[in-house]
Amino acid sequence: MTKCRVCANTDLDMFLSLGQMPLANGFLTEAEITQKEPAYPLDVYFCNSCSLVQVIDVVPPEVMFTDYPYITGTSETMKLNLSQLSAKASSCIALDGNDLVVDLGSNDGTLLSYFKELGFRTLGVEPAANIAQLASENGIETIQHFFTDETCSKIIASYGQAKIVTGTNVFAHVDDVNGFINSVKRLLHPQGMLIIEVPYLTDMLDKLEFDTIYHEHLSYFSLSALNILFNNHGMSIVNVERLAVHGGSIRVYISPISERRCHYLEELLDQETNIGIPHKGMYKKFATDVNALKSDLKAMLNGLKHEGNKIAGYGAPAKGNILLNYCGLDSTVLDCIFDNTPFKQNLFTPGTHIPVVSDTTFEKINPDYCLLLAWNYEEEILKKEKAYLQNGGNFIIPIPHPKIVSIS
Ligand code: JHZ
Ligand code: ZN
Repeated sequence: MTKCRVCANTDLDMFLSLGQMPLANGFLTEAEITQKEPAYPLDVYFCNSCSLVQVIDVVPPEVMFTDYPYITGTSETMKLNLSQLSAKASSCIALDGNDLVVDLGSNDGTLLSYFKELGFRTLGVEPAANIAQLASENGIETIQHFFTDETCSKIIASYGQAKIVTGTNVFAHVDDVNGFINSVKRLLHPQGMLIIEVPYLTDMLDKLEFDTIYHEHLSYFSLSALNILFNNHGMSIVNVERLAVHGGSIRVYISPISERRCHYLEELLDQETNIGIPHKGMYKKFATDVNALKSDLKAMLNGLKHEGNKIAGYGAPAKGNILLNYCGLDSTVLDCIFDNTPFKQNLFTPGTHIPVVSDTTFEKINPDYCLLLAWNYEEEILKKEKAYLQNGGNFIIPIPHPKIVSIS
């Protein structure tokens, strides 16, 4: 029976089915592409009680996060965003140099390296062995484990409570959100602050970012849903900021005790109510628009291919694999995909079997059209590849409506 992961209510409505999908970060070796690939249903639901948008089918986290190909530090945009987070955190909470900052899902330690520069004690918690090793090599002390209640107790025993706990792009990945928050609350110093960043549901709906829906992302948060969630734990959202990263995110500051809410939070909550976020009606339109986007993008790419153009992808993000699979764009349409992540290069995309090659080969291969799968870095990538555009190259931005960018 379908049951909401936050409020346990069974009154859920499915509003979008992306069908059977491989894992978004399940890149394959050449030997693996000849074997049968695992695929899992990817259906999205709205909870009529607490308004959480969520995926119900849970792939075991050990399958997805033991060996992980995504590295935070591969993008200048993310590095800047995380350095701003550390500066903001240390200015809004009274910290002294000995205070502990714990980052959950700390990846390669990029965020903690900024806190360390500011003089704090830092500790990362990261389940993926290959990524935790990168962090350790970068000098960031990291516990290689999921953040379970047991891990939490060990941290408190060895390091004490944390003045700041951060979790960027990690809350959406957690199945037992209530258990996770209980542990975070224990870890937090009473005068401390939990700071999280999550992709913002309103942006996902507005910009048709359907490709950010994948098995790793179990929850798609609105502030309305987060507010209910933290209030249930006796915690309170004291500040919120909207960010441009990952197609639109929110940075939310949560106090472990009940405190006054900020004015902007009230404003955003009202805005969400006005546009219908806490009601199921608006989600049907999203599903219809996603379907139309699929037809438009397929038609555009197939048309360009039939005209004899050489087409490639730029960036091999997790979301790119959802877009490619959902739209049926495989190696007959895209010759290759350029990406700067060593863990993805020389592998093949799950389901669509397109080779991922180093971005250093971009100039040599010089495709006529490049589908920007990492559309969230449009500014950074188009700036970096200005010469390609100047020489007549074209980028295709897939969402919210497929658009060709060229300058000649
Ligand atoms: P990017 C990640 O999703 C993973 P993804 C995670 N599951 C999550 O929650 C979301 O973020 C929010 C490459 N690239 O950041 C690097 C270049 O090649 O959009 C990456 O492979 N050249 C934790 O995977 C990919 O593009 C460049 O110049 O959707 C971008 O992945 C740049 C800037 C990036 O995240
Ligand atoms: Zn619910």
